[in-house]
Amino acid sequence: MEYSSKELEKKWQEYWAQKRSFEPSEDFTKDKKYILSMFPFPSGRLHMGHVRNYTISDAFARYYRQQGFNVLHPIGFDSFGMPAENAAIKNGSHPKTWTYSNIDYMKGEFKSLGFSFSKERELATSDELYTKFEQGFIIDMYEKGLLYRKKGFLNWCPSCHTVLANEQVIEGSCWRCDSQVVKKDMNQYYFKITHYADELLADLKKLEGGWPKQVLTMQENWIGKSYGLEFKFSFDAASHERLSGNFDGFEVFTTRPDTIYGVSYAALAPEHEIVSYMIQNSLLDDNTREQIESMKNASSIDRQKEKSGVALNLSVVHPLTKKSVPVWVANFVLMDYGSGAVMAVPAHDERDFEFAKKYDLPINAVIKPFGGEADGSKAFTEVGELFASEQFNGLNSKEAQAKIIEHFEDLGIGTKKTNFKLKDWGVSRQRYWGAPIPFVHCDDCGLVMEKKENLPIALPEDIVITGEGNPLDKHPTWKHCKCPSCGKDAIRETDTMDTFVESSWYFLRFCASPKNWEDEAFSAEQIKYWMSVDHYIGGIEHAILHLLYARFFTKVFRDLGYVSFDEPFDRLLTQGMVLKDGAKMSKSKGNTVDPDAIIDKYGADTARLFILFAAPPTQELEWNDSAVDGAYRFIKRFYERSANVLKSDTIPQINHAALSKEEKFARKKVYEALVRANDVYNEKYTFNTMIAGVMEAMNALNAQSNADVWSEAYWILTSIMEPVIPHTCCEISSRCFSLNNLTLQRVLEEVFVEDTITLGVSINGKARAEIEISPDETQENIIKIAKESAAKWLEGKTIIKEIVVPKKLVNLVIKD
Ligand code: ANZ
Ligand code: ZN
Repeated sequence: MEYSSKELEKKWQEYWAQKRSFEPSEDFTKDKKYILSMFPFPSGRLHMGHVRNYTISDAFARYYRQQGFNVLHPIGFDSFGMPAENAAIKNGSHPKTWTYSNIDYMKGEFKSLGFSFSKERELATSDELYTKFEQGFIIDMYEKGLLYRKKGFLNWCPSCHTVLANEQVIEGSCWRCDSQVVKKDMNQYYFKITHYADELLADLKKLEGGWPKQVLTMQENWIGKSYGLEFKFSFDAASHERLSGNFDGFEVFTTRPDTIYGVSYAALAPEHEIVSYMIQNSLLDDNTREQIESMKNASSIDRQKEKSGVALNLSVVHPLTKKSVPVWVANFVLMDYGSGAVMAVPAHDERDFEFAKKYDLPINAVIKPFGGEADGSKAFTEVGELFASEQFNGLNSKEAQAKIIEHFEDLGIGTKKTNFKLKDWGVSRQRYWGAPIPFVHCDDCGLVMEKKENLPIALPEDIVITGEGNPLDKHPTWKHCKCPSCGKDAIRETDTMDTFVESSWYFLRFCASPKNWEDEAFSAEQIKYWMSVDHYIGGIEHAILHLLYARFFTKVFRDLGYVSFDEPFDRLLTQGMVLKDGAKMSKSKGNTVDPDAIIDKYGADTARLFILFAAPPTQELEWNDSAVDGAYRFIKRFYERSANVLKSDTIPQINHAALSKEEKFARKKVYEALVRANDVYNEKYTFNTMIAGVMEAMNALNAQSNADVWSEAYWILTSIMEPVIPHTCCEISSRCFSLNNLTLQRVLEEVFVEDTITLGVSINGKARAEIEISPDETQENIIKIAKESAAKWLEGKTIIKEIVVPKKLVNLVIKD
């Protein structure tokens, strides 16, 4: 029995493909499990992070198939996106060719790793069919008022002629060409995710227990709900006049109404409409104007670092004290939060404090520590006692918040307000390799949706990609079309969608029947049966964007009547990173290990075993060549020792009582491993302890030679290990058991009943001997046996005390 991973793995991969072993049944009376791993971007080759991700989901899928569940374990490719265009720029390939040849290669890798994915539901999001369905949903969303177009300030690279995502702006420069990024006021399409802000937050409760706490917290912070007061600062007469009566004031939002008496200035975002008005109407000198422009152009990260600002020579009136408050522009005030303007309280806010110090503005403390004084050298931001606050003096600052809001409401000068950090999702990109946004611009009708019967609006293939500008916009004919509404000449939208749109609903697309794959995005019946996803497995880096967008789409689809649940993913397992030499494996660090090379040298089962054995799935996994080698040797031994097994189609029956001590022990170890296996898939994900259990069982088996014990052990161990090393286990199982053992195994309690127990015998606390006794031996007999075992140390001594610690030891105290 020579172990040859290559031959054996290939054989089983062909067998599974031919048998369609991984296609779910359409018998919807069966219990189901939907096991999903986050689908990959087709970058060219799988990396170890992918291999880890899919090894985990594959083990789950295989385990549940063994348990008799109908399992959906699909895969696809998240195949739109910039890297395809960048490759095109770099080596002249067409994005489509590049993408689909990568997909082909990666499918081959999936196969060679033995992943049990359904073949009949495979998809790539750049498929025209996928685009067609997606564009249909976009139209639905527009009709529901959940998609809109508006002007906004975006990161713009003047040399690449495109909008950049915040992540693509590196210290103020374009990640690709290093030019200085500017802010450009341009039209962009947005999904109204804020419409669901409250529900997205509240429903995190439903995910408790199923999702990692950390992810729930990250989403909560990202949604960022806060309560406070919104009120209007009114301009004084002179300022009002200076603005030619166009503005009587501006709204501010504060979460700290308790600090209202400490306001020392008000600050506007550089993009605030009042500031824009002053610039346009030449109300500011050149120097001030330039400073404001440079604040606007700085990245949002830089704007949080070094505070800067400039006075506008305007004043507002304090709403309660009626004192005059100067108005500044400050870089740290963001236009897209609250109302883009703040009341500043340097004594109690760190940012305001820093700003006030820099520009020598007054610092008015109004809260002090209970029973003490504030030291004034920094902002006092804790809860304390109000002073210098008229009728609110002496109140606890937390309680004062509600009281002061009430006071504003009574006076009719402000309202209690809830704010969210979550912003609407800007989805348009000036890029070729994405799903076209299905709109048309008509001179007469304005923005018009395409008709659903005209979908898909597919990408033209004859394009020139240079990296400058949007190839769709430059294409000679593509954008010229007829208005779907009036039939006149019109211009197609050339923006394409953010690729996060595709990944927001792909898990629903897998719920289409392969029989109707072309006709429906998904089937209501299959959605009802398969959703929600039982186990979703993927990287923590998606904790916010993808996982939030997918939740948002689910709620939208529910409101469109397509699905009837609120949350898509019941359980989420976020796998840890794969490291080498202590650092995350990455091309730039040059510390990657190529999965193909590992498969070639050792086989897929070795890679899978190493990955699941070296660390629990949620923790970091440090690559270790000698542990990979160890995994290989274990599999080889496991395979070769199966020569000890007697062929059988049923589990051998064993008379436990008649076995030797070693045989009993081996059986016990095998069943212990089985018990551990059942723990893995519930919540513990402890593949490593399960595998360690199998290794211990192998050691115990080696100490005995009973063929029935070997056979029973392999009957069980190959079923436990099949989710981990499927090729090897199927091979053994088919040779020895005609594949009959790969189903749910029952735990036999009899093997755990101990027929003797071992006690230590010590004399004056010193260990001297060991005795084996029956678990229900009498105290008197235990002492008698103990004395016999330690006879030589007791000769001529007097025993003055006999102590029995049940199930542990006997201690005899003696005197010379
Ligand atoms: C006065 C004040 C006093 C504030 C104080 C804080 C402490 P969260 O909790 O994140 O919602 N703020 C409001 N709008 C802003 C904007 N567009 N850009 C930057 N900052 C803005 O924060 C709300 C607080 O952030 C608000 O409360 C406001 O400053 C500031 F001792 O008002 B506060
Ligand atoms: Zn028209």
